[in-house]
Amino acid sequence: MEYQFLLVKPNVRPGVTVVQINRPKELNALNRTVMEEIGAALTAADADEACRCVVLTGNERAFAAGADIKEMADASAVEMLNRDQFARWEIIRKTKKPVIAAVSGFCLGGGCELAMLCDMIVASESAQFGQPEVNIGVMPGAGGTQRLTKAVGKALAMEIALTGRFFPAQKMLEAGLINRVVPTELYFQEAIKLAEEIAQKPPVAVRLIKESINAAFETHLDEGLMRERKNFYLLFATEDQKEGMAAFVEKRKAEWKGK
Ligand code: DAK
Repeated sequence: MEYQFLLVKPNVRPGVTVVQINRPKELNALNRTVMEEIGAALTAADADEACRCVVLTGNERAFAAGADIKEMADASAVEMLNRDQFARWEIIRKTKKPVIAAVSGFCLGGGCELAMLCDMIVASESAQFGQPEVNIGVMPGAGGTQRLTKAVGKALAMEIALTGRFFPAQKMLEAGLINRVVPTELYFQEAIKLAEEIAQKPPVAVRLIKESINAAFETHLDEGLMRERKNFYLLFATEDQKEGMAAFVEKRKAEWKGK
C-alpha cells in the first residue's frame, strides 16, 4: 500500500516492522489521513505472519505534536462527531501484536495519547511529553485523562493536563509512563533492539500476554484475572507450549512455530 504520510518498513530486523510518521514540516501533527494510515499499517502488520512486533516512531524533533489543530479549528461538535475519528484510534488500540513507541522531541496532546496506546515507550533524552489541549480551549480527547492517570497517578496527571506544560522524558520515566530514556542518537536503535527481543518469543504467548496486561488496565480485577486464567490455559493448546517446556527439560533452545 502507498502511504502519503508514513514510511513503513517490514522486516528491518527479523520480525520487526517499523512504521514512521512522516509529516516533518508540521511536526507530525496527526491529521485524519495520518491516523487512517497508521490504522491501515497496523492492520497490515497484524495480518503479516512475518511481523512479530512493530516500532511506531516519528523523527528526532517530533514523535507527534498532537492532533492537527488546523484541521479541527473550525469544526462544529456535530462535524467532529460525524468524522468518527475515534474509529481509527480504536484500530490502534485493538492491534494484537506488540507496538513499541520510539519517541523523540515533541510528544504532545494526541501524540502523547498515541504513544500511550502503544505497549511500551522508549524515549530519547530530548523527548517532551505533555497534554497542552487546555491551552487551546479543549481537553484531552483520546485517553489523555484516563490512560495518563492510570500510568502516572492522579496528582501528576492533573498537573500535566491542567497546566499544559511539557515534561521531560526523565520525569516521565520516574512517573512510570515510559520504559527507558536513552541518548537521542540511540533511542531508535534501542526500540528496535527491544522489538527484536520480543519478536523472538512464541507469538501466541506474546499475543495473549499483551491482551491480558491490557485487561488489567481496562477492566476490574476479577475480570482481568479471569481473562489471564483463560489465556493461560489456552496456551496449553499450542505446540509452542509443548516445545517450550520440552526444550527446557531437554536443555536445548526452543524453536517457535507460532502454533
Ligand atoms: N497541529 C497543526 N500544526 C501544527 C501542530 C499541531 N498540533 N503543531 C505544530 N504544527 C505546525 C505549526 O503550525 C508550524 O506550521 P507553519 O506555521 O510552519 O505552517 C509547524 O508545525 C512548526 O511548528 P512551530 O513553528 O510552532 O514550531 P516551534 O518549535 O516554535 O513550536 C511546538 C513547537 C510543539 C511547541 C508548537 O508547534 C505547538 O505548541 N504545537 C501545538 C501543540 C499542541 O497544542 N498540541 C495539542 C493539539 S490538540 C481526537 C483525538 C485526539 C485529539 C483530538 C481529537 N479524536 C479522536 C476526535 C487530540 C487533540 C490534540 O492533540
